[in-house]
Amino acid sequence: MDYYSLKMRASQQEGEGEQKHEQHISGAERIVGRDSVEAVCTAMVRRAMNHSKGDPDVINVKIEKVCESDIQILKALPVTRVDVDTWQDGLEKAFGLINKTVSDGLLREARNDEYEVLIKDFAQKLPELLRATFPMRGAMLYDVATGERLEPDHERGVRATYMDALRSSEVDGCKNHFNEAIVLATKVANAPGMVAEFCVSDDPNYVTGYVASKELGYVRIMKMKEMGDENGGRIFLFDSRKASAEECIEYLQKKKVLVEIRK
Ligand code: WAQ
Ligand code: MG
Repeated sequence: MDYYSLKMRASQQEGEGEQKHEQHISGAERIVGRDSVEAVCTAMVRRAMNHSKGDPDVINVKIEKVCESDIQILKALPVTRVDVDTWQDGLEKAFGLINKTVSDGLLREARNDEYEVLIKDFAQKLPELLRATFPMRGAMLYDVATGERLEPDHERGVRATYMDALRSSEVDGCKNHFNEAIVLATKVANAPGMVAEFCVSDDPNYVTGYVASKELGYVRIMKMKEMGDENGGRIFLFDSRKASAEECIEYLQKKKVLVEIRK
């Protein structure tokens, strides 16, 4: 079967003359069989035209043929759910899971005792790293082995693209946070050198976030921020002793992935 990748990006023009710049309002991407291209394209445009952030000035749609043999099929990470009373409890739970995963990973690869210092430093830095992601459009790529940020552009961050749910033929016009997140998290967890991912939505009405890794699976944490808060971000935690940053970024940005969701 022939597959196509579709990507939509909608924006508004802000300001005049020299000051003019594009403000992102919505985006979506799919990988679908050729029979679905037209319907999915229509649904994407509908989504862009009905976004709560307002009418777009520009909608870009890019449609590319994808060779079936270039597509990697992955099983979705297993999903668990953590209920919490307050968003503070949720955030603490998420930090705890990430710290444990990162320290286990560091110890497994440890060649000397300097990793104890790294582990302590990391736990202290994590809330600060999260705050640093708030203005970013993509994710922070953080090297747990050196404490360095590896995104080529710190303001933009790294974006995972070219992924979709396998045989998801639905052409829904509105965003399903969970479905999109499980696909992204599964691709990210399978990237070379990846240790874990931390995610809080930047949608002010969506307070559920997650932490994920191959070992943890996808752990939904039902409250991770205050309702109405528009700060969100993603951190990809990576270990440079396991793979090079280049191959990890190449995988996140270029590899075509379809994720088989367990029903
Ligand atoms: N690659 C890397 N980073 C991204 C990408 C991407 N493709 N898309 C978004 N981000 C970053 C960006 O900085 C956003 O501000 C941040 O992640 C959050 O993105 O189980 O909706 O699209 O119900 O707002 C979690 C679902 C939903 C939890 C997450 O993220 C659940 C969500 P958003
Ligand atoms: Mg968002």
